Amino acid sequence: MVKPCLQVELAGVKLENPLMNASGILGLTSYSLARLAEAGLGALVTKSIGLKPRLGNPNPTVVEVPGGLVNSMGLPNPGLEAFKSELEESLPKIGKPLFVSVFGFSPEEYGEAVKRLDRLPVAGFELNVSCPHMGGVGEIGGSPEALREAVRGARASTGKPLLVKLSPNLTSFAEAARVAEEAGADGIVATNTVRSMVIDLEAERPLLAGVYGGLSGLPLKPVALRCVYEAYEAVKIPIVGCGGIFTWRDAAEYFMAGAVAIQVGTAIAYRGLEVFRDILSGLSAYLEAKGLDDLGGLVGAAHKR
Ligand code: RRO
Repeated sequence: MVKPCLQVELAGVKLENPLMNASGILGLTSYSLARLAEAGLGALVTKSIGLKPRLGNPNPTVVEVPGGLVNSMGLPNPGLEAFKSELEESLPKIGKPLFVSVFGFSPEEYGEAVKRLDRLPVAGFELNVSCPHMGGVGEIGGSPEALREAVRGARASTGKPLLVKLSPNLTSFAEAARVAEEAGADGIVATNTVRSMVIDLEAERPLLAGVYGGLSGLPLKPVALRCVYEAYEAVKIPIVGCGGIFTWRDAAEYFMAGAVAIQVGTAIAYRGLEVFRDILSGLSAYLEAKGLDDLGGLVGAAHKR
């Protein structure tokens, strides 16, 4: 039997395989983007970029918890203009579809950011409306009106694919996915991190300087998987799974829940960039063992009950 084909199409963008990095892990400098590009990914995502530079929160910004991390980075980024120069330099060397993640503190800022980046030869955009600990950014995805306005504004600013990264902290993930789809999104990323915190027992106070943070890694997986499953039943646009993917088994579960592509974040910190090639070879062997020619046979399989 010929080797299974791992190519997928995400919102009209052809990916040589379904693996992406999760926004926020690497993807902020030309150097880190180049390292990702060499690691075998099908597409790349940048750290979230806003209109103005931000230093982010003071330390400590990341703490390890069983199976994962709680981060409170606080949207550190060089600002849109500086990042544009970084991308102009690095894009010719990347040779992979790149999605720029953008955030805003108001719905209007999304349209503005996308408009200013649209002339770059990027594959598309990922709208981060779901940071769980930065007031404003998370609230946009939590309000149907604000979400609609942010997606519509971005839609009016580009003809390129728009992914919308939603929060697992919503009362109804499916409803938010529907709002994003109706407003013109081409895909849903499920999900961002879970709002959480850690207490410093000695100091008797919150450990993170930002108090609240986002939980990622293994504890996030069942939550994000549930969001993918719900979104698959709610919308027609493709879903990208993200949350606690460490192995090909995790990836296969996400495809069965309905994802067409997946993003890996925290596992890079634990397993290095080799995690991508490990997942790919595991997936390929799994498809072969099941007699499947491509991933199409897995996507949404868990819905056939
Ligand atoms: O920068 C952050 O603190 C951060 C962001 Br923008 C996000 O979307 N999710 C997260 O866990 N951390």
